[in-house]
Amino acid sequence: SCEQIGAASFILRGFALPKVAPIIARLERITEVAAFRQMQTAGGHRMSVEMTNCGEWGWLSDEQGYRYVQLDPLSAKPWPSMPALFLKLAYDAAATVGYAGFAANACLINRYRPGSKMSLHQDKNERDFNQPIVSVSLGLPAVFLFGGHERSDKVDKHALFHGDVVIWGGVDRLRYHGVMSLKEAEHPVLGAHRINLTFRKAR
Ligand code: MD3
Ligand code: FE
Repeated sequence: SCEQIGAASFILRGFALPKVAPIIARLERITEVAAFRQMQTAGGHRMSVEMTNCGEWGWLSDEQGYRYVQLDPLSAKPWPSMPALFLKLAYDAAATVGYAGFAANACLINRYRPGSKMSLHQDKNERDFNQPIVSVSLGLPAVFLFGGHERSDKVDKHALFHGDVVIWGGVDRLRYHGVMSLKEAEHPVLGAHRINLTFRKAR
């Protein structure tokens, strides 16, 4: 099913479910090479979400700020390549809601545990804001916060579940968004984790 959550944004409930087992198998191989880590912010805080990347470009936060880099600073090697399965899933989801030809070259992998959250922010490190963003939710459910173009705008809340795929584009691309603190729970497949894959065209 397709739920419209903004003028140019959509939730495809369960879109990734048929591919969950191979997605998790690819994630295990990626995180053997590029382990999950809690990144620092420029302000000196440690993010509660653990992150890693695959694809040509990887999103990074450290004392110097937010940016995309081609080498994992922990290994000094390129991020693991984007599995064809990931590329196709993002392409197919985008095409389903009208974004033809989406070619992601960055996949940020976020791992949440109960208590992890992501504060309201905008995604502004990409070069072309006309490119959509596709995200895949796995494991524990979360409440996604979808605000407006100003931090103080009111936020809508959308529950995201295992297998859901969300596509943001067009006029919604620079809206503030975040994730509420995860509730304590166990998921039958991923235990006490939520994993979110965020596909972007970084540049
Ligand atoms: C909405 N991640 O990594 S999905 C992020 O669930 C991020 O882990 C959240 O926000 C998560 O930056 C939310 C991804 C997402 C990405 C970009 C957006 C949602 C967006 C841009 C505009 C609106
Ligand atoms: Fe974001």
